[in-house]
Amino acid sequence: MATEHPPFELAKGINGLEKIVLRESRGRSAEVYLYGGHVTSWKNENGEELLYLSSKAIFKPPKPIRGGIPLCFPQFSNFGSLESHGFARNRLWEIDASPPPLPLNSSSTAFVDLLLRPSEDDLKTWPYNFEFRLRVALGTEGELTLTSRIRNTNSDGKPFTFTFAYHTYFSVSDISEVRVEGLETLDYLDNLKNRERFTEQGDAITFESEIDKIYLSTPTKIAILDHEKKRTFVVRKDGLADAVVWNPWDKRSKTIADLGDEDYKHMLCVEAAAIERQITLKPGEEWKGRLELSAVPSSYSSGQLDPKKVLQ
Ligand code: TA6
Repeated sequence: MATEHPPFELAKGINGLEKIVLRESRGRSAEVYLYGGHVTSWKNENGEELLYLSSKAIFKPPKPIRGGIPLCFPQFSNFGSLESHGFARNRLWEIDASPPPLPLNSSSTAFVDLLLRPSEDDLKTWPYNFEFRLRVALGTEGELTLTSRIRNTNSDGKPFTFTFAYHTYFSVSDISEVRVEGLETLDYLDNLKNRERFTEQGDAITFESEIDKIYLSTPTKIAILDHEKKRTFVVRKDGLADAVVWNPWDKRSKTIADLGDEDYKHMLCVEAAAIERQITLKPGEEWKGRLELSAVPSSYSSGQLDPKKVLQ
C-alpha cells in the first residue's frame, strides 16, 4: 500500500527560488522557501494572508527575506560573534526525504520536512557539525506548526551552545489597535535601552512607539488581539522560554531598506525564542522547539488565555 504522506507541491517562487506549497481541503495554505527554510505565507480559508511579508522583501541570497517566519539560528540578534540572527535564515535548505520519526499531530493535513547541515564555509565561522530538521505542518483547523529539531553531530566530542528564535511577522490591520496578552508583569530586556532588565507593568501590551523587548520565562501561550480585524492570533510554544516583541515604528522603519516606510502599521513581530538561557548540546544530543500558530475570530475576551476556550 502506498504511504499516505500528505501532499505538498514544489513550485518556483520569486526570482526562481524554490518553494513548497502546503494546502488544506478548505483552501488554507502555507508556503515555505528552501532559501532560509523560511515560511513566507500562511493563509486562512478566505485566502487572507495572516503573516506580514514586505513588498520590498529581497528574494536574493544572501539577503534574508523580510517578513514571514525567519529562523534565527545559531544566534539570536548579536548575542555572539556571528552575523545578526545567525546564518540559518540565509542558507539553502533541502527537503528531508527520510526524517527520523516525529509524531504527527493528528490534525495535520499537509506537511514538509526540511534539513540544514553546515557547509564547509559555515564550519569556518561556527566550527560545529549539526543537523537542523524543520517540519512545517498545516492542520485541519488551519493552524500552522513549526517543529525544529537540532542535533549535535560532532564526532570530536565538542558540545555547542546556541540561541534561537522563530522571528514571526504577523499581519495586523492597524498596530495602534492591537494588544498582546500573556506577557504582563514579566521581566524583559529592553533592546532600546542597552538590554537593561525591567518588569512589565499593568495590563496587556499596546503599541504607540518603537518596541524591541525580550520577555523572559514567558508562558507557553501568548495572544495577539487585532480589534479591527476581529481576529486573535494564538501563539503556543514549547521549548522556547522567551518571547521577543518588535515593531520598528516610523523612524527606524526608514532605516530598513527592505521595509516600506508605513509598513510598521501593519506588522508585529512576536517571536518564540530561547535567548536568556542558551541551549547547550553535547554530541548526540537533540533539542526540540515547537511553535503553533492559530488565528481565531475575536470572540476572545480579555484575560482569557485558555486556548480551549479561545478555540470554542
Ligand atoms: O527581533 C528583534 C530584532 O532583533 C530587532 O532588534 C530588529 O533589528 C529585528 O530583529 C530585525 O532584524 P533584521 O536583522 O532582520 O533586520
